[in-house]
Amino acid sequence: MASLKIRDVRVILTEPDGIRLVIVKVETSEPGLYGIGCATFTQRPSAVVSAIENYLRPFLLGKDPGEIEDIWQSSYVSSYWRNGPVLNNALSGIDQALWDIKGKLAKMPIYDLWGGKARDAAAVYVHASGDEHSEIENQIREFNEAGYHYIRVQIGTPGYQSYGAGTNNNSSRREGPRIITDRIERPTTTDSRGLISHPPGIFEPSPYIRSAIGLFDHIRSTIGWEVELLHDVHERIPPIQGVGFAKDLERFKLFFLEDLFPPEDNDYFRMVRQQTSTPLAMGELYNNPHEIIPMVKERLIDFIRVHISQIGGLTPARKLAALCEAFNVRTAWHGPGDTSPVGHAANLMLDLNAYNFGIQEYAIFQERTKEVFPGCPEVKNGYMWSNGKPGLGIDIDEKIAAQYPYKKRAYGGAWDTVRRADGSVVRP
Ligand code: GCO
Ligand code: MG
Repeated sequence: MASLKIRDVRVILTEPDGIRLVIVKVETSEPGLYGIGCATFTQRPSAVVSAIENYLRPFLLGKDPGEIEDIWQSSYVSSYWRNGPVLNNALSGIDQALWDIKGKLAKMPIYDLWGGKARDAAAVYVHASGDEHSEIENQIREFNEAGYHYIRVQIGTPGYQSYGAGTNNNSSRREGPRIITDRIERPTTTDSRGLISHPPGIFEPSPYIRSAIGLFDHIRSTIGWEVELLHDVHERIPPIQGVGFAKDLERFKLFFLEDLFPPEDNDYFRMVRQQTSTPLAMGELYNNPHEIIPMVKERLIDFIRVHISQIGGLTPARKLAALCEAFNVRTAWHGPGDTSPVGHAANLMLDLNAYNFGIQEYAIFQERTKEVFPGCPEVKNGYMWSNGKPGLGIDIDEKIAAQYPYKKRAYGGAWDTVRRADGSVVRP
């Protein structure tokens, strides 16, 4: 084969199931040999498209796709300023596609390029949520029936906007201070400008904390202790209340408590670490190694939750997994609906290879999404399985993908604002 060259870099945008996905295809000079990668930053997709089409594509055309490390390092510094969500996602799409090509050339799945499987399949966790204890209890029982053992639970706080539990809960049982702001009098689902990606709403920490503790109390007293429970605070509460919350939850023996603090308050992990053994997970909002390394080397967290495309793809994630292994921090790569199936396949390559795998988040693939992405990793008995095919083992059907163009969104799809009762902004 004549020396292989990158012939083209294309971006494919598709929204089969209500979430805007960004996929990169790297085509080579060898007819039919290409790779795909996930560059999904669903809140800012067109910025990622521009970074790829206007900057990385002209920079990479004609290069040898086998030079993954050199392409990563040279692209990373090609903008001089670096480590941001847009540039990292753009680089991730390219990087994952190059590993896909290398696996196809070697006729083996990517994890085999790295030394093979450390386990047969990757245990996953799924999401149970709702406004009533019974609703969530039933979901857990159904998931258990289906073989899922790890379940994240989120409950709507009466009268408030809650993360991961639907939108505004208009219950009259609202506790807490009087709502004096009208800044949230804004559209919640759609308006003339398009869909609202994330509705505005009111959030108050104390009612949320009480409703979450009530939920765990209910589940442990009805379903018991066998099921592994996870919860995502989503960085919404004042740090010192977070310290108290993590201590109060200790008796419910969570598998992990996520995003107890925002990245801006990383230092609070030193305080909570001294006061509770509740396992802590953090990292989906990290883009910069400087945010991550102290958390790992001081063993301030138990699970790294990085969103692989937000740090630039498989090349940096593989190194991060190795760093975490040295400090026995386990991986729990971010895997919600706004990680494309290609991104899930990339997660899986690391999940199967890295010794220090902890758990994999899994947003159940919908039928249309599976149609667009032949080779979606299969999930059975609560585990994600590789299909053993070369590279990432997944593909994209561009014709079908084109049937699901992005829907029109207000504010370009930016998230609307969650506020306290006094109108001040809450981290979403
Ligand atoms: C999770 C996350 C997601 C994020 C979403 C942002 O743990 O799965 O917190 O739900 O909020 O990916 O776009
Ligand atoms: Mg989260």
